[in-house]
Amino acid sequence: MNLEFGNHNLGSNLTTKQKISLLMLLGIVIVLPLGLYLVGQQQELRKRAEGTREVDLRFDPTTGEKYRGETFPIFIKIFKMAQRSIKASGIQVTINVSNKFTINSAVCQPPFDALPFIKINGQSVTVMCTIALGVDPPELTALGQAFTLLNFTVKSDAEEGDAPITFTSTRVTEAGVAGQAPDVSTGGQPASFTVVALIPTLSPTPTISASATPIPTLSPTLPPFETPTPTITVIISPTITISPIPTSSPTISPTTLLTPSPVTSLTPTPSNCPLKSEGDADCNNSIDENDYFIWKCEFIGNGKCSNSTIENRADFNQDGKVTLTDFEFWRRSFYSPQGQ
Ligand SMILES: [Ca+2]
Ligand SMILES: [Ca+2]
Repeated sequence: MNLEFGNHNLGSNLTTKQKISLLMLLGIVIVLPLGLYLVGQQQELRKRAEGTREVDLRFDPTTGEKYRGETFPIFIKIFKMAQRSIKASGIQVTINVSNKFTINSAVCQPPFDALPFIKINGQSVTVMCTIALGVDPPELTALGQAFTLLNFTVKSDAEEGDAPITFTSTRVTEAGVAGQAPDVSTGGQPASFTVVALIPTLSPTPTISASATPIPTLSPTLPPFETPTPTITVIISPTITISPIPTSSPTISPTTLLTPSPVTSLTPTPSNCPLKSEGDADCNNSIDENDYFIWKCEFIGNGKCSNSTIENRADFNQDGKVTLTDFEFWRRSFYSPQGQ
């Protein structure tokens, strides 16, 4: 083989061994940066999709055969993976459901049923289940706890075969960590079902004992199934009952300066909302139900309430978004005015 570079005949000056080494070197120079780039991308994706990986999210059941027209329930459960004690005040997941299934409903399970926020959009469901107000966030266990009950129906025209259900985003906010509401979730485990044409019947072996009565087979025509309209359903619990409201006395002691320094120009106080980071959305120096309602409508409205021109008033951790994390900031302050 002769490699020609311009007029210089390189091939004649290199041994076969040297040529192979050169080609390998070129391969490394090209492949290595590409590999590093791809690994980086993957890590970035993982970072966005999950938290500290201490609480796993799984479907129950995770597998099984489903026949056309069948309606069936699936739980979503949280499992503690870490050794340390973890309490959760809220869980938010978005799942993607095989287009062989129609999503009928999603219901938050107690005690995570204070503010059920359910959004069904085509084959995607977003579920947010927060701890009931006035209830202590439960200690999570390795045995698992159901927080959502999903209900599906296999479409009447679904093709036979695999029908996966996967998590596209997860968040489990840990309760009781001062100044934070860390996301302790993993990215969640997928479930995979198999669509079959009909209920499995006994194989037609001719000789069964005389007493065995044949199992009646289903009539071949299954009830016609409604075509799913791609509506977006948002279900919010209309009322919340809040038991004994702790009187959060705004203890703001006026700092008495002993020496009245001759102030030349009085500047306004830099922050007129000192309790913002603790959950005071309306800046009235009190953390109360009204702040919760502002958080709720801004959470649903992506930072905007229809009755206000000011946005992100409930962004208590100042990350530019109103999320489940901000709910935990408010909840913690509301139930423990001392801050913990
Ligand atoms: Ca307030
Ligand atoms: Ca925020």
